[in-house]
Amino acid sequence: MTAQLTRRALILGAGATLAGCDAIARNAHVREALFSAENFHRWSQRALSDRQALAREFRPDQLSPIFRANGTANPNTDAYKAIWRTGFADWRLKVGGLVERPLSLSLAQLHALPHREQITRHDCVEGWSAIGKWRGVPLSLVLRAARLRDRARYIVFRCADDMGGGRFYYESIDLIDAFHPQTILAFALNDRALSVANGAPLRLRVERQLGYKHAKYLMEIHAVDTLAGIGQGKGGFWEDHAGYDWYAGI
Ligand SMILES: Nc1nc2c(c(=O)[nH]1)N[C@H]1C(S)=C(S)[C@@H](COP(=O)(O)O)O[C@H]1N2
Ligand SMILES: [Mo]
Repeated sequence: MTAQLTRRALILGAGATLAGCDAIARNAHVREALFSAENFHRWSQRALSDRQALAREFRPDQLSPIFRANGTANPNTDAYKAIWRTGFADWRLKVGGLVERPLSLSLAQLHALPHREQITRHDCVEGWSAIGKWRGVPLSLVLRAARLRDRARYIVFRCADDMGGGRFYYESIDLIDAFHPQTILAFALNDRALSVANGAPLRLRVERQLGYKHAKYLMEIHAVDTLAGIGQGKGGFWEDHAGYDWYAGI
């Protein structure tokens, strides 16, 4: 599986890099220098390893006294209130789209999977940061269990909060971020069950990206081959409605 992923990531990385280089590559001399096996290897490896580097992790004494909430602080829909009332016992995370084995996972099932814990800094594009300790299930584990189909290129996260007019918050990431070791489905913040304000019962932590990518109130995860046709097609609620960049790497 690891070999398969590496190959998938390499194909993605190489594809993106090569596309912009067609003009240069038409010059034979440049092409020779650029695509010599040695150079190409170094070049593609560097692009990949930058994306795979870990976000900084902090010590417990560096935790922010409070982790503020931003954006939706309570979805307040009838559907959300119904699952909240049962302590999220009736909530299920649906995993579908381009997968061989669609899943429907309860909070108890997620708790039973291996966890990762990390103290990281959250950076919101609006200009505030907070250091928090997150615990959750690596997204890679869930995706491996669901078995992505070969055509899958993006993972889309559908949230419970209606941002107005039936437009629900959503986000998406590529497979490099999806399989990054610090990308987790978090159910605890600072050693407590995730509060409603911070995204209960489950939220994404994608530590190499800005705050708006960290989707709260997760309901469904979908593997897709294109972002076209989802919302306005830009890959996320704020990408669609405020022109935020889809790739918000930090
Ligand atoms: N479902 C959902 N996810 C969301 C948001 C939101 O409004 N709804 N806001 C985003 C933004 S802009 C930020 S900075 C973080 C804030 O997370 P926090 O409320 O735990 O601080 O969540 C992100 N994820
Ligand atoms: Mo944000």
